[in-house]
Amino acid sequence: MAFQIDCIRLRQIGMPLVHFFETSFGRTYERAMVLVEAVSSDGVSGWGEVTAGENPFYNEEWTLSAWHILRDYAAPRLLGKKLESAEDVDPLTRHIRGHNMGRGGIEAAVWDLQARLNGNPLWKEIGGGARQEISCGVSIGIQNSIPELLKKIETEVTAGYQRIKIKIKPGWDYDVIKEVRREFPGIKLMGDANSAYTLADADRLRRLDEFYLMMLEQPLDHDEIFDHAELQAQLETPICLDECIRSAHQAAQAIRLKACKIINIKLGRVGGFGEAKRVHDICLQNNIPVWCGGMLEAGIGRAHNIALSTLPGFVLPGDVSASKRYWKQDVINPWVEVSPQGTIRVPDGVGFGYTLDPAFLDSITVHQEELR
Ligand code: OSB
Ligand code: MG
Repeated sequence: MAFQIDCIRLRQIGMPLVHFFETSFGRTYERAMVLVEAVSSDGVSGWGEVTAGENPFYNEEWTLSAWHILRDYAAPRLLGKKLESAEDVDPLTRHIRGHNMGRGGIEAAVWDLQARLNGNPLWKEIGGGARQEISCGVSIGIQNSIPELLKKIETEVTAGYQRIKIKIKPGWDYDVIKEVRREFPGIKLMGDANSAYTLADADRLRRLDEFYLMMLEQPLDHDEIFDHAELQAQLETPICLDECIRSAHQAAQAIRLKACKIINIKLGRVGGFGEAKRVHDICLQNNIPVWCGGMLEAGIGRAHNIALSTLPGFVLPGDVSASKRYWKQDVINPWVEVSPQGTIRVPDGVGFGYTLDPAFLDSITVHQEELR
């Protein structure tokens, strides 16, 4: 069923994290995110959340670049257009080089809109539904001390999470993982370096093989597939690519070069559901297991990740975890909750499947703009 987008509302919200989150590229205390509301000509709204960070340190995007891209480049290409499907958003905004998270925010909103227009849950609209519960892991940032890290891991293992990811960087790697393994020899454990190493560190990274990590995520540069292939040939530990995979084409190249054995798919990083599905399909065809990454999302982004995780190839526990790990209050109801088995039940409601809390949203809105 064709539809038209008559109005796009952008809204920047601010939400303090319950606990700071530290990666190799820095510490975050408070998230600043852009929400996108796409309104059809008959007044139905779909919602998206831009996953860009506050600074261009994970990739080149940040909150305000996404705002600019959406307002001045993506929205004008979509407003007033007849769309046959949400699939049309990607080609209509492809003239924008890069900026996948900005583009992906509106793409996801239009998928949510289309799901609502068709009376479907989002997971059904995107062709998911391979599972009714998704498996959850947690991502634990760099802490001030090893005892604090061990305490955090204990809490999450007790809560039922199926695998633990810890952030690593030079100086917070071998000795830290050694302690973690001493305390927790049996857990599914992985490390995420967010591009903090180079090939010159290969010997140091090879020493991590003794900890039988489930995988080592994005050890090398954010746009460097080739060096990852050289490193993977020297490691027993499977490499999982995150930052490097921005498109299905790059996923195919990474697989061909044997640069990784696992891929983490993030909706924003690849520019939305359309490309996320194409990355997923290529991985499935090549027996590369995938899992859903996270970007410290609020409720809308979290709900979209849950829908994405119902595609068949998402066979490993993802970084999609309970709202309360991040927020004192989430923007959706109910909040995302995780069972004692470490799973999230996929919601049945139309669209992304949770209810927005408009009063709370207004209270955390920094500014908004309506485009017609
Ligand atoms: O590399 O996966 C990452 C958070 C911000 C930026 C990059 C990453 C992360 C996470 C957190 O690991 C995942 C989450 O819990 O949302
Ligand atoms: Mg990562």
